Amino acid sequence: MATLRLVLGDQLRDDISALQGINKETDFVLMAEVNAEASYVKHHKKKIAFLFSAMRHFARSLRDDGYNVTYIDYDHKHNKGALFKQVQWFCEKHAVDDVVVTHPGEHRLLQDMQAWQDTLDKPVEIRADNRFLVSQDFFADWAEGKKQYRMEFFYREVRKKTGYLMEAGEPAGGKWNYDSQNREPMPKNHSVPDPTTFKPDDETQAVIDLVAKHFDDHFGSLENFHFAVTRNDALVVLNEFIEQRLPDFGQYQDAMVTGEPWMFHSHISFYLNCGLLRVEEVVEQAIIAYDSGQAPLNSVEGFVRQVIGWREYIRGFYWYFMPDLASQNALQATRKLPELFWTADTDMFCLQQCVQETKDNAYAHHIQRLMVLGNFLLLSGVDPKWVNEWYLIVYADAYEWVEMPNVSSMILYADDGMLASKPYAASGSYINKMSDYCKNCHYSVKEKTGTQACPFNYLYWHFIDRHKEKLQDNPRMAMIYRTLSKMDPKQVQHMLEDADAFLSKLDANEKV
Ligand code: FAD
Ligand code: DLZ
Ligand code: SF4
Repeated sequence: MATLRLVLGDQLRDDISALQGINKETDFVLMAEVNAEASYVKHHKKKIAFLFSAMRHFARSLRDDGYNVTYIDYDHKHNKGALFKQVQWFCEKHAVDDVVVTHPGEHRLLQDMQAWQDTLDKPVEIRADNRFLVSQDFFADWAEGKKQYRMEFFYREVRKKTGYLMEAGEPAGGKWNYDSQNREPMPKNHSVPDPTTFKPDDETQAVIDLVAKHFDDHFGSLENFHFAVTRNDALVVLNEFIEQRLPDFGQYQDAMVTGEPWMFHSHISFYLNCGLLRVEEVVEQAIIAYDSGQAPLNSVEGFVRQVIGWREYIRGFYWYFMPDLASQNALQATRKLPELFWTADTDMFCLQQCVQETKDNAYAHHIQRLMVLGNFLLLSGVDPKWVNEWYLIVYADAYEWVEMPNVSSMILYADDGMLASKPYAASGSYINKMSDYCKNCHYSVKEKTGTQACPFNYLYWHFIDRHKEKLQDNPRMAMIYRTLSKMDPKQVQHMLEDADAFLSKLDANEKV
């Protein structure tokens, strides 16, 4: 009896469910760098280089542990270009009785895998994905019967279930959430530690060359590749975060600074999402830092909330609402994606910074993704289809299970409020408060109308005005609509005209 165990590029851990119970003598492990996965959207070059290199290093570590691994690299003469074809090829060459895979992170691939059994004419077992703390059923049980699905309440259930940051059944420090202490802008001259970086080894360099050759037309830069590609190096990233950044993480979680893409964030999403790091070890290290007095509770709780709250919730949300989530567009947004999202060619300094850093690093931190890039796409009414595609392409941590709820539900309100109690819409003043971007900008954040006015200002009121019918009865929007009704109608008219003119320029692909 021989089982073929397929390991995908984002399942790089030796306890992944597909490998559990393996017989090293008789079973096969298959991993493959395939064009279908690398180009179903034109992923950032660094994302492909990162995953291919991490896959190669992981395959080597499995071989060192005595597993019988077949690794099909991109230029392999038997590379079949797609996961199923590779599995089929393998089954034709070897005496395979059945196939075992771990549930993939994207709905399109799950659907594909569900059809493999019939075509292969042998059993294909799709095992639950054990890269998360709680199961899809845990989310479904929690969500059942609810009309609104707020992360905060889900998070409390996960805290209770796991006991993380719980003291005698109560939340540590007496409160579930310390977010009110986590909204500070960065003071001048407060220095940010350098991110943890690694020089590419020969294998990584070979992959970088391969990506440069085969994926030249993909978005993003391959320069200064410095990601960890092994579990050991990913653990170094985690340890240095805990020591150097976690104490300030909470306070400056929402802050943005020119030329500082990495801030006090952890930079572990790449590794958590491809399996090199495990949720439990990440959370437990942060809690040890709190227990030993190395990091304050607002930082540790804030970080733990991101990992066991947001990340687990987003994953549960995706599978609970797919496939409907993919086509939702509650605000009926139809605009195409502005070209500046590919080029960074804009006079809007905040956007220029965030797009350029995304191009350079395949990374932007949460507030850049949410309140600069996402906010602009929401206010401009860009079609969720194009926004989802962009976010899936550009970040090295992006897989649809995590990208789509963040995009469709969190930034675009496309799900009509199932995730967020109101749209995350903001004018330039929010960006001005949380960053130093505005002082370097061609536009003036203080002005609301006219050629020098910050586009976020008039786009914000255009958004509020055009969605009045849908949003005015939302209690959390009541104050905004009261403010709108009290504003000078002439000024409102002027802002709406400026916004229309701006959006026409955007559509005509003129520089804004
Ligand atoms: P930190 O700020 O240090 O946070 C710690 C960890 O918490 C992250 O590594 C991540 O695993 C988790 N986390 C925090 N917020 C979220 C969230 N909203 N959803 C899920 N996990 C979260 N994250 C991805 O991993 N992949 C994506 O494709 C992705 N797309 C996003 C798109 C948009 C529009 C927005 C607003 C957010 C998106 N996020 C995504 C969430 C978040 O921005 C990133 O997880 C974070 O920026 C990664 O950097 P970090 O590891 O330094 O995170
Ligand atoms: C993202 C990605 C890329 C770029 N390449 C591969 C690959 O060549 N082989 C592979 O097994 N997986 C790859 N992946 C990750 C898959 O796309 C991922 O497993 C699915 O999107 C489900 O999350
Ligand atoms: Fe961005 Fe407006 Fe500030 Fe310029 S003025 S950086 S466009 S928020």
